[in-house]
Amino acid sequence: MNTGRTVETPSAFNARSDGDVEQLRQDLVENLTRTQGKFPAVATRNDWYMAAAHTVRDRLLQHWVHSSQTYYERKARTVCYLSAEFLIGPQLGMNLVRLGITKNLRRAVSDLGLDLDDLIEQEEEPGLGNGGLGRLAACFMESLATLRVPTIGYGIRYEYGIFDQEIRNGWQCEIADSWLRYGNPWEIARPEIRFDVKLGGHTESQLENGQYRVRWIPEHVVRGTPYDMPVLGCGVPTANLLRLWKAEARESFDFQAFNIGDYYGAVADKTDSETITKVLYPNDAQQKGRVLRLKQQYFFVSCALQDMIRLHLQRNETLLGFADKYAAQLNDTHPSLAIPELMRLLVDEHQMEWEPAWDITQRTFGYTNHTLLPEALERWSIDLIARLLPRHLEIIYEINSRFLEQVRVVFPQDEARVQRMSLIDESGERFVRMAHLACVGSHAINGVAALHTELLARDVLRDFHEMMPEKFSNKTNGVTHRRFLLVSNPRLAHLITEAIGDGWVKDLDELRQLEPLAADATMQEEWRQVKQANKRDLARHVQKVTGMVIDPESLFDVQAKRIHEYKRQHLNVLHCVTLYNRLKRTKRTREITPRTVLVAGKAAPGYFMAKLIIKLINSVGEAIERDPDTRERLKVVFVPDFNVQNAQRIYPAADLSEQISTAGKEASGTGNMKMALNGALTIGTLDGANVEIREQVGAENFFLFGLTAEQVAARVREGYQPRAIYESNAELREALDQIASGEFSPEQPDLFQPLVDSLLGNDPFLVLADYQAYVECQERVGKAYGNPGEWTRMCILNVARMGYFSSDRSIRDYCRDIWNVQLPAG
Ligand code: 26Q
Repeated sequence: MNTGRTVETPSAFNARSDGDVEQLRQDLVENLTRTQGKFPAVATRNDWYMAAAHTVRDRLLQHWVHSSQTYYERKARTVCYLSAEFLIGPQLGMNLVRLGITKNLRRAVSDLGLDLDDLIEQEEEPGLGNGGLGRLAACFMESLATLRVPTIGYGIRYEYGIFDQEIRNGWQCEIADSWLRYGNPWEIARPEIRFDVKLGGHTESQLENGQYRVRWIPEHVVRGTPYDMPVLGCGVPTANLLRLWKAEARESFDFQAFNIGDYYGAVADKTDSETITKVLYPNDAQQKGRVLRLKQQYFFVSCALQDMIRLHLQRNETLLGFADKYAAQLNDTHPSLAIPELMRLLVDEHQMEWEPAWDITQRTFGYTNHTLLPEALERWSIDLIARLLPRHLEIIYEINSRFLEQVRVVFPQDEARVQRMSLIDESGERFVRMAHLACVGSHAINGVAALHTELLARDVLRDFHEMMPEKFSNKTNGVTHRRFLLVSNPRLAHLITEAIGDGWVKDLDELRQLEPLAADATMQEEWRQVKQANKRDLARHVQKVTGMVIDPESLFDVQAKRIHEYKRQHLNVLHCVTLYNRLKRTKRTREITPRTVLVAGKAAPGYFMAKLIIKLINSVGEAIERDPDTRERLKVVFVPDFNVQNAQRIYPAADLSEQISTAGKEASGTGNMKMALNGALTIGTLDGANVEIREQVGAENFFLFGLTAEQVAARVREGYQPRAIYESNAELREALDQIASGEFSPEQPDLFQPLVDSLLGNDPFLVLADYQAYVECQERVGKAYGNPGEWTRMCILNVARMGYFSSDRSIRDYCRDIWNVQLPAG
């Protein structure tokens, strides 16, 4: 998609030397030889992509060396973002914008007879995350670099990221994501840095100089070695570090085994060790005893903390000052073993007393919670931890006994509360409650949207909030507009810059200057043209990957996110079926706005109901497509393989953003922000960040429907009766009967029965309770879309009021309230 329009980053540094066209051209050809061993006549598109990537990478490294040196000399306080996932997306286009050399590289590439957009498309993105949580970590890394906060992101270098999704016969198929197949030009291996990580075995305690010291004698030791990816800020000469760990066998082990003749044993040990960072786990939510997942979590936090201690001591600091130099954030509980691990490193390996070590630990960590779903709260069985991490279990017990003593002081004679708050769940098989561990070991606990934090304090972490309210605060999520507007929607970025200048790239609040233009007829016309062009691009992509022809003039109604019952893609389908029935019944089809409903998202491979929902969407889409009465006015399309790259095609083309989760279930959502930022209007419930989006854009510019979180809770308490709703609502009954009777699955009539049964049974997500309100709200949407002037005015106002949802704002909030980090001026 060459729009020929590029908004370059306002560049405060040497874009001239980085971006000279002739120099770029020379470097491209040289890198083609050096990295691919090819000359232009025989080079493939991928060879050229690699050459371009290396040309950019060399420039990144300049900045990187410079900032690491500055940080090192200043002994700056460093933010360490600990996350099992970093869903960073494609790097080439983003890094060009960061360096401010897009235009010139486009010229250099076209001098060589190539198209830059083709090369950008060539990149295989690192899918090192499941969804929102992983993408949030990536947005935060971008903002931290742009705000010039010294940061290391610590995570796992999965050899296989989230699976690629293909649709076959309407069903999701999972394809292994071998993203490293052609090599990763954005990473630098650091084989000289390596840490041992112990696993299994037992502990021994002994008296040393009058002190009890514990030794952990492991059964296995694996080695962690980092791969670094530079994260350059936008238009600033700062590059931060994303340090991802790979597990390897220790050579000395191999060598010994080799000498005693056990060559195959040595190789087996190598394979076992490398398994730890082989594959990213999908968020199945069900807590099965997945040993490997626990190993992954421990492996990467142990490497991270050993690395932090190494860097700290390298700067001639003492460990007593550790918390003054580092702020470590736990991205959910996945890295929460960092708490007992830091205690172990300080107490066992660096001979510190318990009390100062505990003080350092608490001052170092902050904990961000991302879920209210009880089934998604992590718990690990005591047996498993005892087997894998015997020393950590002892430390967790010690933390717990000291903590429960405090609980008993604050709340005397309340043993029920002590049981509830314990780090150990003793109700059946015994578990460690990781969220409790994270709360106790951190000085700050936060939710990711106002409503979410409120519900956390009232519900999931109520006892903790009662005991330590000062630890709690809200940090509403944000997204980086530099990726999700500047890079992914160049047409809109250009239009906005023409209208108000490019100050918004650094300060999203500047979008507010669009407000007075919202009713301007010329602006509206240009705005619509941008949206139309984006919709045409997406239509081309959809035709290419699905064969379906969709009409860019129709309303693009988009739901793009992981497939989950709480997100209620099936509510969307019920609306589609209702629209279909209405179209078939009425003679006046002209009164119904033509729509294209686009759904995208992956289902966890073991989540039967989510996969059935995908099949249903495809089946309904095909039935409508076969029917000549309706296919001109309604299309239902499943867009396969939702990842960052496809998200960047979808968001700019959305007219309507579906944010229809059951109130109280979606912690925040960030796709809601990305679509609003690209000029889509939202249809949504009062859930997660929708609440704040509606506050910002104004209730009159937001399509609200459905029960509130309170009403949902009340309904569940009173006993939810979906059958009664079904009996009393003719259109709903018709839609459900069609699905149940096999109208959309003639070859297997009972295919969707489990789905219908769940909607009519004990559905915790109250889909039918919101059906009528949703359908009526969609009628209002359809009418509003019929008035282009009014619709476009609302879109412009939405964009103008999105400043709050920049991840720059989120990061400023974390720096001020949790990390105690001063931002450099400017
Ligand atoms: C846990 C244990 C075992 C295997 C996998 C997992 C696992 C992995 C990923 C559990 C959860 C996740 C991801 C959760 C997630 O993405 N949560 C989303 O976080 C966003 C950023 O805060 C919010 O906007 C979303 O509302 C929230 O659903």
